[in-house]
Amino acid sequence: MIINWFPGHMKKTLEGMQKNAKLCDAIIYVLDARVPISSFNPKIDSIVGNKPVLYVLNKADLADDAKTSKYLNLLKSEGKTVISLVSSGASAKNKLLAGLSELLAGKIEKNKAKQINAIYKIMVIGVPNTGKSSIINAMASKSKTITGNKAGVTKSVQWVKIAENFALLDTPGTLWPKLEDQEVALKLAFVGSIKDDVLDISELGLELIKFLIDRDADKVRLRFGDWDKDGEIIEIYDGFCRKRGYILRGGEIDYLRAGRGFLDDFRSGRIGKITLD
Ligand SMILES: Nc1nc2c(ncn2[C@@H]2O[C@H](COP(=O)(O)OP(=O)(O)O)[C@@H](O)[C@H]2O)c(=O)[nH]1
Ligand SMILES: [Mg+2]
Repeated sequence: MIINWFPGHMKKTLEGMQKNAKLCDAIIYVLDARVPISSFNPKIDSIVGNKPVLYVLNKADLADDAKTSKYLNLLKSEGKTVISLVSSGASAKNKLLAGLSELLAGKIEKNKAKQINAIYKIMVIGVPNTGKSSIINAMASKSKTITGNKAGVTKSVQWVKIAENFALLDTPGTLWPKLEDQEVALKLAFVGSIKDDVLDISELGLELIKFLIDRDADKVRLRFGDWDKDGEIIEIYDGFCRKRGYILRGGEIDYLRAGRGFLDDFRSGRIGKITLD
């Protein structure tokens, strides 16, 4: 299948994010731990400029733990500050604040030495569905908006105080997913970073099962049972559809319901903790 989707207003979105980034002391860049490479948008460099970035491999609860460690080490070896996260976890806020404190340690020290009580401004960005809003909610819960919009004044951005010395932009910067490479696009579709309504869900279900059998056959077997090794992929897939009861009244396979079902199985972690990159 070919995934083709060009979100409108890319230039305007980019300019908006660049403007907001200029107001910030640091950026939280949210990646999906299941696709830490594919959910990376190279445009990020032109947005953050030279602002420090805290990389967050979010949804770690859905990703393969060994691979998450591997990617954490890889990013660290490139000199990046990076944490893994489950945004709904009890320690999410503390983990993020610790990461930010580490990221800004030099600046924080300098200001302390000069007895300056600075408030560091933070912005959350990433491609769709990586958990930006969840992260903002986790950090901003029980917090207060510190600067609002003033009537008659150009609409200003809203900051929420999230700790003694940190404030957060209350709206995320949504980057568009990279689709130039079809394998990357497919992975982003599997994790839900491309809107389902521009995708052929019936076909995507088959692509998902094909991909998972290639990469993680054992987990597929555990969830859907074994299959004939010499069978064609479409026969294997049909077998899974029948086993799961994705059948229409006349006995035909309900490929749309199957696609939705298999995607939901994967996205909610029922096939296991699987990293696609
Ligand atoms: N399992 C899991 N789901 C998460 C996590 N963070 C966010 N989600 C879910 O992922 C979906 C997208 O999250 P959202 O914050 O709206 O992403 P955004 O599009 O980047 O703002 C929602 O259904 C969240 O509940 C996480 O750490 N683990
Ligand atoms: Mg959101």
